[in-house]
Amino acid sequence: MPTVSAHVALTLAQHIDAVFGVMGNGNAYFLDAIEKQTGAAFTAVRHEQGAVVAADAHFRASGRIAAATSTYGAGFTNTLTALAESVQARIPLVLVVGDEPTSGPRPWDVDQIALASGVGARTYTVGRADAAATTVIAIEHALTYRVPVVLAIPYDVAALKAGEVPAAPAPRVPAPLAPKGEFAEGMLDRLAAALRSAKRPFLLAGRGAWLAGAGEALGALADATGALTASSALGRGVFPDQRFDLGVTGGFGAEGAMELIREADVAVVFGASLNQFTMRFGALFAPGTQVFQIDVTPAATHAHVGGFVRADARLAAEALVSRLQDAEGSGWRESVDVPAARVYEAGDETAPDGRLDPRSAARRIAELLPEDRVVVSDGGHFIGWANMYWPVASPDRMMMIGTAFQAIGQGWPSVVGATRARPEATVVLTSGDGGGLMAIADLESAVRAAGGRGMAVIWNDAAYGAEVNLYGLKGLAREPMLIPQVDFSAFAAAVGAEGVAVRTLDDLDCLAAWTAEDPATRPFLVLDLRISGEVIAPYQEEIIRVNS
Ligand SMILES: Cc1ncc(C[n+]2csc(CCOP(=O)(O)OP(=O)(O)O)c2C)c(N)n1
Repeated sequence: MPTVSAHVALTLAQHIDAVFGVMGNGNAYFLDAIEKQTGAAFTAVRHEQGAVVAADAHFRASGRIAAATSTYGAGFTNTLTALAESVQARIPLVLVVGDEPTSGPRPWDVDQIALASGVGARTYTVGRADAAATTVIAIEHALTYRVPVVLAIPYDVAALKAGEVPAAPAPRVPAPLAPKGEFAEGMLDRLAAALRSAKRPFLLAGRGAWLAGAGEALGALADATGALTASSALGRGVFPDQRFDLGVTGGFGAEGAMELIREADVAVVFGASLNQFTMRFGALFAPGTQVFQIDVTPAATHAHVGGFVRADARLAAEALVSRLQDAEGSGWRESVDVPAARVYEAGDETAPDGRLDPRSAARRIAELLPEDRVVVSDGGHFIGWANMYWPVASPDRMMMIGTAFQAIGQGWPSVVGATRARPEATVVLTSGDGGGLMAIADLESAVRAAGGRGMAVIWNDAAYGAEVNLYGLKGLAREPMLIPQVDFSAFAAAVGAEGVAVRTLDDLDCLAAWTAEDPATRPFLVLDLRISGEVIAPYQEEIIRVNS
């Protein structure tokens, strides 16, 4: 007869086909049922943080919800940093955990509900009679509010016989939010009128626009108004016509592109939260720009927004297109040289200290990377290089896991989730040496899960570079900011991957050869780029300026 854990596993597997985790006392029966009784694929990771990171990356790369699992206690507390990231980045996933017995905590139990709540995640606890229904409610909550949820199985309940698994209804998810009421309609009229008479209209879209499937409607709106377009870092590639797209806004943006945005007289923002980085700490728009925002959030998210419509990005964009069908178009986008505005500094072959210049290395790597790629990024100073120099085809092909919570060390397990979500693509990790070492346990998982469909670029400056730039340059003690020159190619070899220490641009020819090989037979590739820490990315210069 099925156990309570089997009820959870069998119900979960009706809606989720990928589970990531580490097994232990608290989830042994759950994993046994997943393996023996469901079609869901379980991928082992080596640290519980990696389970949540992989489930998170799976959703970001595919839009399909995944599950993570850990035992109670230490296994659960190991998930908390990643859980906080998923909460703050608004990524739905289900974390199935063991928990203290219903009879009360044992000496080694901690208050898991309070801990999850502390990072913003809600817990649903299954009982012996309601496991299937509670599992559906947990999935529904995650999808409705775009958040991770914890599904807890008390230790004394996990193996109880629970009878046949009852049919549970499918999770309901709310329909896209249409602009509703006379205020929203009136604001859309005003917005359409502003776009109609704008001389230099500009459209900005973020990940919310991508999640809403707004790309086509936004393309039509740009065509109707002659608007230049751009995206936030999480929305890159959302506009279908890249000829008139200025790329990413904020510190990763090209200087010429950012100057053009300051010339806009009307700007409309779709599904972008306008955080301090996107907004260049308040300097993205000029004071005279009329800024409108369309988002599903209850209110505008930046003080520079003068008109707000609460709506799904696609529905609002379609409503604007229908209001602007006979618009003449401003002609602005045809009058400017977009490719020239998007140029970044080329960099030198090597920096003055003789190590690689990350800018020229990034440019060369961009030429050699497989085209059908999904890039996953850890956090650190190095994030500028991929974000500036590597083109991105769509927002689900470039994700920064850890940056919402400003956590480093989530790189390797991101490869695991993305590779399970996108089996056709090559997954490329971009990571620093500090973050790469922090999560090194899951290098093994990344290599095992991705094989020749995965590779990593380690921007190895033998330092916690972001800290050197922010505090070392202020004169604080440098020793805690430094890392010995670690050989990531040796780490790679230890788990069956191929590692190359890259000291010159010519050394990157190995990437050309690897890209040309058959993904089914080539090894996972780790490029250990010995870069200089002396070249500071413009976005970091901006942060240094703001901080000082
Ligand atoms: C979990 C965690 N610990 C510490 C930090 C503080 N921190 C932010 S960036 C950074 C340095 C990252 O170094 P590395 O991965 O080598 O990348 P780099 O900055 O050198 O490009 C550190 C330690 C953090 N953000 N998250």
